[in-house]
Amino acid sequence: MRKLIFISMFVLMSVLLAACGSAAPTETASAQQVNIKVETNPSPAIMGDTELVLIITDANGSPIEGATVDVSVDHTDMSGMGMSGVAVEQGGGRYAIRANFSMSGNWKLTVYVRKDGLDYKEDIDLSVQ
Ligand SMILES: [Cu+2]
Repeated sequence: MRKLIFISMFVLMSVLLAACGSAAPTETASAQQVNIKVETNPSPAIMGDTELVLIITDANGSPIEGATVDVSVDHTDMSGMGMSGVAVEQGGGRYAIRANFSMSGNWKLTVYVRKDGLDYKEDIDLSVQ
């Protein structure tokens, strides 16, 4: 019986993955010239629909505007539960994207910030209630 539950969960995850898809950009680390602060709505993040707002500033604390911000989200405790998308710029260095967390627990955001010659990547831990 336990095996059956495990199999159906695996099938469910496969469906989710296929639905979301994910293109993993190549990793490029640069000096700490980018700071990313994460706000969630609601806060703390909960299972289901949650808006993630990334506040992105440079080394001087000035907002980085006009960047392309890709976000991928993974459930740290399990492989293969991921989603990704492009955050929408709201002005003032704020970029927002909606996520749907199918499970509570520890998740990891990977944020890619690209603008002109800038190509920055940062992993951010997020706890979902
Ligand atoms: Cu999971």
